[in-house]
Amino acid sequence: MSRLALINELFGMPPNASEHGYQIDHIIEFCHWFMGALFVGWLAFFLYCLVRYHRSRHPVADHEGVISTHLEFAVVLIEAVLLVGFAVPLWAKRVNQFPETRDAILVHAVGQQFNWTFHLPGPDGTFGRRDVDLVSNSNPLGLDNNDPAAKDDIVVPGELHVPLNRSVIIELSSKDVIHNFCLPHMRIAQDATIPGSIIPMWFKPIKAGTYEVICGQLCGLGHYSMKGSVVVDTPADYQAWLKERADMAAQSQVPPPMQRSPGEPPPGPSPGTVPPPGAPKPANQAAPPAGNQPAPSPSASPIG
Ligand SMILES: [Cu+2]
Repeated sequence: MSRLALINELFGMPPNASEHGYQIDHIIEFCHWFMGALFVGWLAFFLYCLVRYHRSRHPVADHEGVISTHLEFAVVLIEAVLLVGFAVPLWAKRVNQFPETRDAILVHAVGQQFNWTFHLPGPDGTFGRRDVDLVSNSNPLGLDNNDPAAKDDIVVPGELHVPLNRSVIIELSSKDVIHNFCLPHMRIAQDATIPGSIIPMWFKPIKAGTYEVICGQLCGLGHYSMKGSVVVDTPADYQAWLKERADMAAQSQVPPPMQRSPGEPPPGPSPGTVPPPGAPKPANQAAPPAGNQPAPSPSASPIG
C-alpha cells in the first residue's frame, strides 16, 4: 500500500478504483497536510504572540505588525496556487475532456425517489425514444416500444455492469428532485438536476469488483436507501452479462404501446415521499381504518 493510499484510508476514504482517482486522492492528501501545517503554525504563532506581546511589555497595541502581514500573504498565495493551479485544472479536465464515444460505454442513469435505473442501448447501439407520458410502474423510463430502436434496449434497476479498463460515460437525469450519482470508489459524483435535462459524467474503472453507488444529495425521507451498485467486470464477463440482459429484454417485450394497463395504479409518490400540502389522498388511503384498529404500517423501505 502506498503512503498516499494509507493516509486516505486513515481519512476513511475507500480504496480508489478509477484511472483519474489518484489525482483526486493526491489533492485531498496535499490539502490535509497543508491544513495540518497551518494549524500547527498558527497555534505556535498565537502562543508566541501571547508571550512576546504581553500587555506588561506593550501597553499600547501596534496595528502595523509586519510578520503577520507577510504570513497571511503567504497563506493566501499558497491557497490561491492550490485552487487555481491544481483544483480548477483538475475539475476542468473532468468536465471538458470526455473520451470519444466510440471508445466508451454510454449509459443513461435515471434517479428517482429512491432508486437508480440504468438504460443501455442494447445490441443495436441506439437508445430508444423515451416519453414522459409513457412512464408507468412497469415502464419506469417511459420507453416507447413503438420505436424500433427501443425494442432491444436494456433497462436494469439498481445494478450496472461495466467493463474493466474502458471509459464509461453516464448521462444522468432525474425524474423528480435533485439526486447525486456518487461513486466513492471511482472518486466521482455528479448532481442529477432539473427533470428532462441530461448531465454527463465519466470515469474509467481500473479494478474489477462491485462498488457502491449512493445518492449524494439529501433527496427525501428514503434518501438513505437510495443505493445501487456498479460491477466492474472483465470484458468477457461484461459481454456475457450484456447478452443475458439483452435476451431478457427481448423476452420481456410487452405488447406496444407500453402504457398503463387497466387497473395498474398511476405512478404516484414512492413510499416515504411527503406529498405536497393539499395534495389529494390516494384512493386506498382515503378512508380511515374502522374502529380503534391501528392503521396498517407502511410497507418496508424501497430497495435502492
Ligand atoms: Cu436521491
